[in-house]
Amino acid sequence: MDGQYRALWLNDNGDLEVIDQRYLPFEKRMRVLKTANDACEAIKDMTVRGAGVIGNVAAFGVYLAAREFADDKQKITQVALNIRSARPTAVNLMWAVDNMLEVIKHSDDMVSDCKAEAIRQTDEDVRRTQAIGNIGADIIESIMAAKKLKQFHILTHCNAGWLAIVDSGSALAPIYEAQKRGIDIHVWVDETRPRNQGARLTAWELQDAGINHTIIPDNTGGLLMQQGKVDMVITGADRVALNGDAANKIGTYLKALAAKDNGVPFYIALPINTFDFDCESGVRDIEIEQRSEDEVHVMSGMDKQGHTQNIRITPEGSVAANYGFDVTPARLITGLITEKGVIEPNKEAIGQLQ
Ligand code: RI2
Repeated sequence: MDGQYRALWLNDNGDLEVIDQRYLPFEKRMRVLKTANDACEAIKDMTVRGAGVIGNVAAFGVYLAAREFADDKQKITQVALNIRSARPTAVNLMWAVDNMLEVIKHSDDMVSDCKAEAIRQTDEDVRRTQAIGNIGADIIESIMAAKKLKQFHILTHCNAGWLAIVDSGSALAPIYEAQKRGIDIHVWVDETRPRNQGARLTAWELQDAGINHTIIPDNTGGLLMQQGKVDMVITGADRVALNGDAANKIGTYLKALAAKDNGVPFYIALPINTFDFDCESGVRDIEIEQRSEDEVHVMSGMDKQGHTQNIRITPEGSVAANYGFDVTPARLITGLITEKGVIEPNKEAIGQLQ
């Protein structure tokens, strides 16, 4: 992957430009974020999403605040804290803003220092995802060798590709690397209701990269695992606690249970800044975002005329619940693929990364 696979970049005016992910796969529309408030809203309304990219946009949002409010450290700090609370579950957001606040505290030239730090953080993610790709592809090769496989079937949930973390994603990085190595790989793509990040975004990425894939309704994975059609499950993460419990898109936990029951390796891929070392127990302590019930009631798609339409799919008056994430207990996770190697999901191993 290279620069063309970026979900965000600075344009010639110094504004932040992002791919508006709400229109994919039907339309590749860009959105220009000129102010810190634009960045905050883009995170909230999921113009941008994915733990890594949320963190990057937040960091650039603080740079935009520095540009808007010149030397007013107090105001910039207040705006940064507002961005920090835009979404509650992905810890990369808090990590990114906290680093920016540290820069602000010691800076005499906040615009230039904040810009440099936001660029540094984003470039660092590129290196992290490359390492995750290599380590994950090694695992794929070793499972293939052990099972004497000619083709490898991997199941993923939601979107943890380059749209979620630059430049090659977390969960999808090993898949891109496997393709580079000439491995015959096929991806089962969970649709990922209610927002369909799998069906819309992962499928779009894989199609663009020419990777063999099949979109499946969210409830299909268990059957496929029982039938021996899944060699490995891999997902990204939004926050992983010190005890190895991992928060990821709602539905991940059920896949981990099915994987355990069928002896399928279940991996989580994440950069080190997705660990929350202050969180002792993920199941107990990670805050789960609850989003609008409209996301469950209303689906958007393209009609035969090529127009994007929103349609209601539930009875008027029925109530819907929309929990954004669930937490997979560490005991169901085979390993955590990070840029520093495969980490066991327990306090001893994770604590050493601090
Ligand atoms: P990276 C997504 O949430 C999913 O939970 C997905 O696994 C994660 O972000 C990907 O982030 P949402 O932001 O692991 O679409 O790739 O609600 O950083």
